[in-house]
Amino acid sequence: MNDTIAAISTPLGEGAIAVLRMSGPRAIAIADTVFRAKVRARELPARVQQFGAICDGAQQLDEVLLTVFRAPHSYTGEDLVEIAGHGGVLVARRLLELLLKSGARSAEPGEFTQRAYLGGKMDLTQAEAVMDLITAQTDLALRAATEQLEGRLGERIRGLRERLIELLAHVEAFIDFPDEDITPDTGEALRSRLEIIRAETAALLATAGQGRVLREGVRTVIYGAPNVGKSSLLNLLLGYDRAIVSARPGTTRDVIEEVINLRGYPLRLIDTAGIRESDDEIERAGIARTRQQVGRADLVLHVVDASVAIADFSKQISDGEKIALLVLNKSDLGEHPDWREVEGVRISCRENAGLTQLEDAIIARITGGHAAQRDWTVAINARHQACLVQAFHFSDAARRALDDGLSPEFIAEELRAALAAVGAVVGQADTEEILGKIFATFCIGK
Ligand SMILES: Nc1nc2c(ncn2[C@@H]2O[C@H](COP(=O)(O)OP(=O)(O)OP(=O)(O)O)[C@@H](O)[C@H]2O)c(=O)[nH]1
Ligand SMILES: [Mg+2]
Repeated sequence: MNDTIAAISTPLGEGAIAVLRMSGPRAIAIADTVFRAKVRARELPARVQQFGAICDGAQQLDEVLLTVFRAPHSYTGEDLVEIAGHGGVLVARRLLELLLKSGARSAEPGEFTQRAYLGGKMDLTQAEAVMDLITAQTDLALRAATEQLEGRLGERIRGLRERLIELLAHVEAFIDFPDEDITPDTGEALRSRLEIIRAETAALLATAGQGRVLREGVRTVIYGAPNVGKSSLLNLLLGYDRAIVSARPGTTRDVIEEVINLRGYPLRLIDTAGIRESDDEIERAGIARTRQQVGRADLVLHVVDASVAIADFSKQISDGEKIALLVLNKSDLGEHPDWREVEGVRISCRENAGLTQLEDAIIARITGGHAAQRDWTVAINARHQACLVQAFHFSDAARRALDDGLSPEFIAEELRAALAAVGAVVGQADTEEILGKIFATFCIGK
């Protein structure tokens, strides 16, 4: 962290402005050598924009607004300079080249945020939230990212860590000072402390599904026999005619994928080839793709034509684990008596009927029926999940050790492992190797 890094922080392309960032001990000195203005960079008050020119020797490259941030009051916690120039690809590159020539080093992807984390400006969950915020596709995803950036998840994790540390202290007091006149918790008291920790870990883990939905969208496969109205449903949900609809069975052969925003949830809709026995080579290939898609789905909308008798309804989706929602289409044609007792959502793509109920049902599936969960403040990501699964595993082992009356050393060892796993979520642990992984997904200049 002794070097000074620089990057173009705005996307490359033509725009009104391009912002370059430079962070590190020499940031202000380097700015001073290239910035010509009424006030020199090093004399500028912090966070006040100064108009001036960036010059390479006698040659002026661009007119810019330059802002100085002084450590520790900056994004990275280091001295930081932001230069807002004209938003051309070439001019921004020339400015960057000049900064590099003047002593800065080109920043790695995510390196500004990594420095913010290493400088103690944010914990790991907040650093990750920066990326979530940038990539959020719906309001809900944005809100979850904002709350994580504010540190809600970090708070919960630190609370969990403190409970673990307390518990560990009680167990270790036993080991280290067996003869002292202290009264650490034992037996039931220890067990109930451990239960609280396990419950909190489980509660955080329960948000993983929502976290994934918000970050990646729900893979929703529209599945069913040919001609039942799968492509019609896709078009209806999308709001425009994306897929070809025709009265001929076997119309859709390829997989068609589009993302919609369903009341804040990103839904990745996947229209597929209708399932049937077929001699047509192309159609068979399409059906094979349908099966693949069902295998990877988070949610399957199983569409049937409810105006005709149940034929191959028994050909249910093989994977019983999948969350499937039965959609009875063509209700405008009247329902065949076969379907009378069958539970499902009744719609008509032709008459645009039943869509609200379908959306309700989809949302209920996504949220596990807890509409109130829309108010969650925490939605963990896959990395957090992996850490917390480990933590849960170790706290389980600690509980078994306690139940089996093993010596406190064993219990303490499991608890320490749980503590390390929880700490890894926010970066309070030996996190060197996970750092690389996280920040590599960032864009340069962030
Ligand atoms: N009456 C009525 N017809 C519908 C409805 N939905 C779809 N259809 C018709 O059913 C036929 C098949 O619709 P598609 O959307 O192409 O069906 P699909 O399931 O995608 O069919 P494949 O791609 O061949 O598997 C078309 O003629 C549609 O106009 C509905 O709600 N009511
Ligand atoms: Mg189709």
